[in-house]
Amino acid sequence: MRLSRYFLPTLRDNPKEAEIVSHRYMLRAGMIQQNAAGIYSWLPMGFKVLKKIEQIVREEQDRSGAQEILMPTIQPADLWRESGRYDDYGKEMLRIQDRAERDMLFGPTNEEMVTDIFRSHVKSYKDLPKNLYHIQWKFRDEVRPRFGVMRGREFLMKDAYSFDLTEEDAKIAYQKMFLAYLRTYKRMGLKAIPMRAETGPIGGDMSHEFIILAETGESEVFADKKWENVDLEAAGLSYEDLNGLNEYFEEKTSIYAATDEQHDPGAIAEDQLMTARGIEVGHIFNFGTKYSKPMGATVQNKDGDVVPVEMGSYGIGVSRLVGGIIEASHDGDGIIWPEEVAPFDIGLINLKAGDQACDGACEKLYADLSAQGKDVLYDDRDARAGEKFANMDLIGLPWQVTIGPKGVANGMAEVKNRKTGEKHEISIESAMEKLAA
Ligand code: 5CA
Repeated sequence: MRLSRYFLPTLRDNPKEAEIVSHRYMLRAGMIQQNAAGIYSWLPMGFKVLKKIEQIVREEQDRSGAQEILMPTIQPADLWRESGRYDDYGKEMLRIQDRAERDMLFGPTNEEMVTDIFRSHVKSYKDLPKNLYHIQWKFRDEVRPRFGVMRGREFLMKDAYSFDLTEEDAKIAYQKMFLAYLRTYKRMGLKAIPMRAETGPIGGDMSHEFIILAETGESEVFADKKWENVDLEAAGLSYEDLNGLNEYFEEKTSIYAATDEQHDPGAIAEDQLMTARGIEVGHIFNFGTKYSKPMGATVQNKDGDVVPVEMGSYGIGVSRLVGGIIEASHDGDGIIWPEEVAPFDIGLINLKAGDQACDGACEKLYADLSAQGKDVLYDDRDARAGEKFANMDLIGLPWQVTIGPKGVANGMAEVKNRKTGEKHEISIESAMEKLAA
């Protein structure tokens, strides 16, 4: 992509309304635009990152055996009357009437709807287990939408729902999601700590929040200092290996970590405890028959008895993750994207657009890197060097390569790693080799 043609409305100054760094950088890097409180448009570069995060979430859900569906954003109120949540949910739910004055709502979550889909088709234990998920926009009329996409009113969530015959099977489903979540965050360059959590309006008896540590986090969290060194890697662990899965789950959940509401000061020695702030990027629940019972989602078991199905639900804040990743990975100059979610792999800076030698070398490198499958943002604009460097640092692509009139005469370019700040003056061919690897 040539920057001269790209819709990247960057801002030089800090927008006044942005209180935290991710919000500030997302606005400054031209990733989003607010249309109303807590409601955003995603501009090309922001949308690209959102899609990359969504794709990682999707791949790890699929790998765990969950199946993707797509449910609508608008739901009939009657489903929520069946579960009893229509009145409970309060003002956070956006209620709408259609032209026939039927009560509808913009979905804040989908337990009721997915239970309705399930009960229409599944009648026997032989069709279990099942795990259905979708990635869809949600609406919650939050009292205080703030921090940009971190606490929006409209936000993108991945929500999965598991259906099992027995409590033991439901626990296996829960453990599979637990592993899938830790793999998902790890791929994004994040360390998310699973913490015992409250179940709130979703209900149930077992629940974990996945929290990334960041100074600007909304919740206070308490964790064993051991977490600083815990390796969440579970390479090679198969979703079919139920013993391995259980061991992994027991091991990770035995290291103390709790949110504010769940913290028990007596549970851990003072000098072993780390207090921090965190961002909740996922939340999983096991809630048994809370929805299946009132909504009549039943199956026949082996003995021919008709029993309500055991359920769980599993959410990931896909749009929140864009902000969360920036909170976890930035410096004073801008964003530092982890490679897996970076909007482009490489930023190519032409220090003297219009100069024949610079243009020629840049065009060739741009074409060659692109041919190698690299996604390059080429700053071909006629602008000052300082502005170009600052802009590239702000948008935070993992690699920068700069070609200027002095170096090009000797066939040289400068390659910079955004994360480490390391710069090397090397030949354009070596730059090509290094960056195409
Ligand atoms: N039905 C369950 C699981 S599917 C559920 O809705 N859980 S939740 O309420 O905890 O939301 C799941 C995730 O969505 C949260 O962990 C958080 O990362 C994200 N999320 C929740 N509210 C917002 C919001 N207002 N803005 C951005 N992300 C949010």
